[in-house]
Parts: sequence; structure tokens; C-alpha cells
Amino acid sequence: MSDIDSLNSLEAEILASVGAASDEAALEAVRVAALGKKGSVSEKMKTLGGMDPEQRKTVGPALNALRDRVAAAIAEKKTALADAALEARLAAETLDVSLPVRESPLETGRIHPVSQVTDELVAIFSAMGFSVAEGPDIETDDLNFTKLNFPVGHPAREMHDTFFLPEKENGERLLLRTHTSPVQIRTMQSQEPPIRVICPGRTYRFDMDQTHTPMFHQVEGLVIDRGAHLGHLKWVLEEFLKTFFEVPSVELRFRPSFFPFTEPSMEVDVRCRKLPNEIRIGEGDDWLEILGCGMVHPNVLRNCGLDPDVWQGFAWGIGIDRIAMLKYGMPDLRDLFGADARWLSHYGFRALDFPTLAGGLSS
Ligand code: 2NL
Repeated sequence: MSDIDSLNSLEAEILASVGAASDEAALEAVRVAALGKKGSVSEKMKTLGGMDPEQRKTVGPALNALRDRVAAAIAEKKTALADAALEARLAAETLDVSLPVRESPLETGRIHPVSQVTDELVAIFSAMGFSVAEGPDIETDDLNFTKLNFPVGHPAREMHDTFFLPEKENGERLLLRTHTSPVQIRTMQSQEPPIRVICPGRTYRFDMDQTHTPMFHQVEGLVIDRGAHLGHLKWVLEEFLKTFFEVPSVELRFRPSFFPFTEPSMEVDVRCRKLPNEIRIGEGDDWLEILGCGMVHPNVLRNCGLDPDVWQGFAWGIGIDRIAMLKYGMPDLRDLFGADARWLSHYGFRALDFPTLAGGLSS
């Protein structure tokens, strides 16, 4: 084969490999195999030195031209591969800017009415200078009953239909709190008076019918101060009910009652109008029982290390679920804990509409 023929076949071979290279790495391998230090073209260059001048005169320029054409072919193929890679990426990574924005969970989710009403209570009492205290759902017999002046073995304990936990080795029997009063006991034991606190939270009684669920929510309020008296209690309750039900005035009726932890104890009715599907607070000729309250029993103060001759207190307790139903017109208590998303989307509240006094609480 003549020198020129063999160069032609070498070039054809290299150009075929360039054409066949399917990505940049394969192309680089072809380049090294041809133009690299030990490549086929470079090896050919090295043979020029051993040629006679006549031969070198024809082979030299032909080889140079071959090397330039191969280099140009590789450069061109490199650009083509880079373009193809970009095209492929553009095709694979399309972004549909016309897709509608997905609604944020902040918009689709709803705040449960019990949470909303709890937030409203916190807003109202915060504005009156109360703090919020919380405590455990599982309590001791001592904090749930004994400290609250329920004598051991007294039938008043039975009235609470308590859920007890299995007895421990040491004979101690824990329970699910039947009211949030143990939180106030803990507060009186750990803080110096004066005290102004509300304690919202879950409470439990073994009871289930149209108007009772075994778990329900309560908020209790407690004020301990020198000279705290019934007049203060009545004012606090009136302001609270007016603000909560968002009416200009309420009329209250205090009836004597009994709780072991207050003396005197009272039940409070609020004037209302009972319509077929609605109860309007603050007007009409009917009365609705709404909460229980009283002056803290001296035994309870003593049980918490407070001298009843120095410190007086008043307290009240109210069912959150019931006032939520009253305010927002939910007819069945059990729906509150049915975990039905359709019910929640109807009665629930938007996450960013949190209640403030300035914003009108529920609006
Ligand atoms: C009701 C009655 C009431 C209290 C709760 C209380 C707490 C302490 C001391 C004295 Cl630590 N009293 N709480 C007082 C009166 C009534 O709740 O019928 N709630 C739904």
C-alpha cells in the first residue's frame, strides 16, 4: 500500500470513530487514540524523521493536513454532542409555568372550633391580666380531689365518674383529671400570690350520652388576692361573657349551689332567647345555665400553704365545648370529636383568622 493510501485509510478509520462517538467521553478517547502523545497520528509523525527527503516531502504535508482535518472533525463533533446534550436537558426539564399554584395547607386546613374558642378565651382573659397555665392530663388523687377539699371516701368523689389507671406497686392510683382544678392547685403551690390564672384543657369523666363525651374541655379561672370578693368575681364573669358572646350587655343570675372547693358556691345563668334553631345570649326572657363559681374554700387555701385570713380567692369553671356549640350553632356535641373533615371544613376556622379583641374575636 502506498504511503498516501495508508494515510487515507487511517483518516477514514479515525473519522469513522469520531462519527460513532456517542458522548463527550467517547469522543475524548478517540482524540487521545489519534492525536494524543502515543496516538496513531502522532506515531505516524514520528516516522517522518526516518524517511528520505523525497518521501518526507509528500508524506509530511499530507500528514499535517490529515491531522488538521481530524482535529477539525473532533472539534465539530464536540460542539454537536454538547448541543445535543443541552437539547436533551431542555426537553427533560420542562417547567410548565401555566400550572395553577397549589393551595397552601394554611388555606385548606381548618382550626377546630374548640381550639378557636380556647384561643378566644385566652385573648379575653389575657387582656384582663390573666396568665395561662397548663398541667398533665394524668393526675394524682391528691391534686385532683384531696387538695380540693374532697374528703377521702366522700361521695362527692363518686359524682365525678373518674377514670382510674391500674394501681401501682406502691398502692398509688393515678387518674385522668376530672376537671382542670389540679392545675390551679399546682399554681398556688408554686407561685406567690397575687395570682390571676386561667387553666384551659382536656378533662375526663366516665359519661357518654347526647350531652356528654368521656373527654371534654374545661377552662377554670382563679384569682387569689388580698380582699378579693364576690363583686370582683361578678365583674370578671360579666365582662368575659359579654366579650365572648360579642353582645353589648349580658344579665346574670347567681343561684346558690355546692362544690367542695368553694364556699359559697354558685351556679350562673345568663339571660337568653331560645329560638327553634338558635339561642341568643343577652336578650329575651329565658335563662341558660352557663357556669359554676364561688369563693375558694379556706381549706383549699390552707392545703396550698396560703393563710385564709390574709388571702382570699374566687374561681369558676366553664365547659369549652358547650360554649363553643352555643356561640357557633353546632347542634351535636359528639360531632366535635367525630374527626369528620367535612364537618370541620364547615365549622372550622381559617388558620390566619386568629382571635384578637381588636379584631372582634371571631370576625
Ligand atoms: C363547674 C364548676 C368550678 C371551680 C370550678 C376551683 C378551683 C380551685 C379552687 C376553687 Cl383550685 N375552685 N374551681 C370553682 C367553682 C366552680 O366549676 O360547673 N364547671 C363546669
